Amino acid sequence: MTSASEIPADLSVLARIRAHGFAVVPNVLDSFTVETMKRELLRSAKEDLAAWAGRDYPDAWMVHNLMVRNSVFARFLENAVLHSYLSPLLGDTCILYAYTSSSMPPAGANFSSRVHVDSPRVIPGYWTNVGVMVALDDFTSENGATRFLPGSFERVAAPSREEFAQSEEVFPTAGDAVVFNARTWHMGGRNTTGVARHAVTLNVCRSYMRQRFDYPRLVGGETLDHVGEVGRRFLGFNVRMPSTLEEYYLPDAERLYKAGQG
Ligand SMILES: O=C(O)CCC(=O)C(=O)O
Repeated sequence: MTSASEIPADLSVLARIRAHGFAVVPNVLDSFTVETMKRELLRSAKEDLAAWAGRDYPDAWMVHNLMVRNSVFARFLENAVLHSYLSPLLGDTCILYAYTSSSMPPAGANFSSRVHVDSPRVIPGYWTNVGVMVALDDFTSENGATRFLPGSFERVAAPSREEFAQSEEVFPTAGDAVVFNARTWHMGGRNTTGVARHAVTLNVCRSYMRQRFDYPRLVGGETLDHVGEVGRRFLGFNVRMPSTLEEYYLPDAERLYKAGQG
């Protein structure tokens, strides 16, 4: 398995992310992985729609906790390109806050199609959460390309309609990712075509923050078969809390909250 440190980030792309709050990172996934993810995503989205039919379900077409839906999503937690951008932005102890998807159905949109941010707090000069949106289809203005307002990640209040008119669409092609400060104001577009537009989305946070779900408890052994040390750390296995003194005094190698996690 390729280690995260083996692929350096493109420094000009990284600089653009830092300055504008977002940029397209090319070639994060190969085309076989894109097709596999798309197939599994579609299957999962349909399963969830059926399971929630008749109930209040605001997240239609947004599948949660992808790592337990298929091994292709679990393996992505080790992706070297992904980590080559996350480590400089959030430290190499950063953890997954959320792992979902965002599909724009044919002639439709989803819950992301409102001007929003993906993190509630602003700490000037300090990034707490990074978003990663991996395109599984080429984004176009017609199929719901996301819009981002450049440099907006330190503003607390939502931009006015006039201000958001300065936002830019992003056009990743399938397999590229948009990496962004989760405080950058953005919105999903509306798909006016007859074909769904799919994306996988991750929200990543600092190691000492809490995750949306308790991933070390949520993921089972089968998922862990597909990840190595980087993936385990990313899932939060190095920052679990002891609940007994026996766990607190475990030897270093077995510690739940490992040393040096930032
Ligand atoms: O799918 C999109 O275009 C946008 C997704 C989004 O805004 C989000 O996941 O926060």
